[in-house]
Parts: sequence; C-alpha cells; structure tokens
Amino acid sequence: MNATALSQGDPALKIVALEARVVTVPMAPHRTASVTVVASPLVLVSVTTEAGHRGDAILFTYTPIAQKPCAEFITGCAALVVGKELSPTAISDALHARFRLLGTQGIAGMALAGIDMALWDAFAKSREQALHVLLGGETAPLKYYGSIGMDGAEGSAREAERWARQGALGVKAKIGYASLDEDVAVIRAMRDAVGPDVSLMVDYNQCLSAAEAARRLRQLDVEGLHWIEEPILAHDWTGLERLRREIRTPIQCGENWWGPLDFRHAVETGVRDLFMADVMKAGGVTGWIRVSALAQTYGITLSTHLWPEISSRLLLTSPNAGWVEYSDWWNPILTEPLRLEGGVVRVDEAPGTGVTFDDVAVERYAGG
Ligand code: SMN
Ligand code: MG
Repeated sequence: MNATALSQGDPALKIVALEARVVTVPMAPHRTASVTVVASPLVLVSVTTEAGHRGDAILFTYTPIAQKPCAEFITGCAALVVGKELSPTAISDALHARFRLLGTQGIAGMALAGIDMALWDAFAKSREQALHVLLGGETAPLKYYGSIGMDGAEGSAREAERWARQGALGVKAKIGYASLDEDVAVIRAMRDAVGPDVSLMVDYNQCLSAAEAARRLRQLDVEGLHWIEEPILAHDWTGLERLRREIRTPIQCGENWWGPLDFRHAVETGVRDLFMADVMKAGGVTGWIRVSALAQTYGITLSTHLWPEISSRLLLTSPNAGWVEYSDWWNPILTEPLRLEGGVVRVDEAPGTGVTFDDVAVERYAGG
C-alpha cells in the first residue's frame, strides 16, 4: 500500500491560521435551576494547516457576555500557535504552561480547550481518521439520554414520553423547584410516562445548600433514580463527599470541573460515584484523555456533557463508558450532526472529531 501518511516535520502539517468566530444559534429555551438558556452563545474555533486541513471546534460560553472575551483570547493566542507543527498535545501543554500565572480555568480554560479540540480535529483529518479510531478505539453504539428542562410535572412527563417513544434508554430532567414536593411530582410524572425500564436522572445544577440537599436527597432516595446531578456547588468537595456517604442514589458530577486536577481533587476527597466530563472544561481532547484515564484507574463510570459529536468519539476510547448526553442545540451549524438510532448514538468514521462547520449556516448565525 503506498500510504503517504503525513509525519512529524512534514511542512504540510504546519499551522498557518487560527481563527475564532462569534455565533449565536437559536434554540428552544432550556430552564435550569440556575439560569434559563434561551440561545446558544458560541465561539467557533478553526485552525488551518499548510496543506489546507481545517480543524473545527465549538465553545459554548453559557452567556453572550463571555463570547467576545473568549474569541479575543483565542486570537490573542495566534502568535503562540501559528507556525507551529500540528502536535495537539504538545501545543496544548505549552499553552497551559504559558498561562500558568493567569490560571487556565474560566475564559482562558475555555479558549485553550477550543484550540485543543480544533488542533485534534485537524490532526485526525490530516491522518484521514476518525478521532476515536486515531486514538485506538472501536466504532460501537453508545447509549444516550435525552435532556429535559424545568418544564413542570406535565411538561417534563410529555418530554420524557417523547424521548422514550424515540427509543432513548434514559431521560434527565432539571429540577430544583421551590419545594421538594414539586421535584417529586416531576419525577413521578416522568416515571408514569416512561415506565420502569427507562433510566431517570435529575439535575439540580448546583442550586441547593448543603442542608437542603441532605433533606431533599434523603427523600429522593426512594425514587429509583439512576443519578442525582450536581445537587450543590460543583467545587464543594467535602459537601459532595458527605452527600455521597448519606445517600444511596449515585451522585453525578464533573461538568463544571476544570481539567484533570479537579477530577483528582474529587477522587482524593471521595467524590467518586460517577463522573461526567465536559470536553471544554476538562481541557479539550487532551484533557479528556487524562480525565478518562483517571476515572478508569479508579473504576468510575464516565459520561459526557453536551458536545455530543466529539464526546461520543472520546467515550469510545474510554473503557468505563457510561452515557452520552444527547443534545441537538448546535446541529444547525454542523454538516454531520450525531445520528440517533433507537436507544443508541451511531458514531460514524468520518475523519476528525465529528465537528465540521456548515459555513453558510455559520454566516447566518454570526454575531453575539
Ligand atoms: C446544563 C448544562 C448547560 C446548559 C444547560 C443545562 C446541564 C446539563 O447541567 O447537564 O446538561
Ligand atoms: Mg448538568
């Protein structure tokens, strides 16, 4: 076989451009106990090589206020990336070292993760391999759950039933209503709607005090929930550990932990029922690989958070794979959104991370 695999030092792999575009994708309002998301404020990151490979990555900034600062941070990094060889891990680690004094959580962490994901996308595309195949994983179906906002008992039950009819094996509802009775009413309405075989998860989005969490979770322990997500502040390590000791239902955390070090703090504090890694806050592909290794070492099941395309491919390289959180919020700007088939996601083997921008759609949604 006359493989012309690109190798280190090949000028074709030199990075010639790094750009960030502010885009806002409309979506149905999604209410959580902390905030209602009414549109997706995004920063789209792209790197281009000498040979013309383009790597694309999405950053979700949660609020439009963070979009421009994040985009400017990325373009400010161009001088540290352009002209370099396309070596994602090396560049990522060098950038984290460069910003050690600033700290690489928050907007800086988001920006570096976007650069990392775009580099890995270009790297995999330059090798004409899907990211999970490049990392030695196998293409296989993955179970997913559908997400439901704080839509009340009737609305949540209707949404849950719709997900179950579509074949989803799990549904997750945001809760944290004014009263525990309302939380319980939502859970029981969903259970009635989907029956006993669909897994139910709930997500408090960090809204409870430690005392209120202890009170509510003791009551929820009899509801047969698959997990209770972020009941209290994501970095209240001792509070989370106390809940884990008192409550039988697994506590799910991780979407707000920054990089492998936060996951290490969790393990060392005993917060280790379940992990869900947010590929942006975990530190991109490079961060995910290290978080996944830590979780696997401790036997902790790892699930994803948003970013379904790239996260599904990464989960295929994680031996302790749990659930894919399916979300179609950003499908309007993608050429190949992740496909659902019954109760599983079907990851294809198109080269890259599964993220390629539909540039016409990106233009349509340009701006903050
Ligand atoms: C969530 C995250 C981001 C926006 C809305 C809701 C939620 C989840 O925490 O787990 O999807
Ligand atoms: Mg959550």
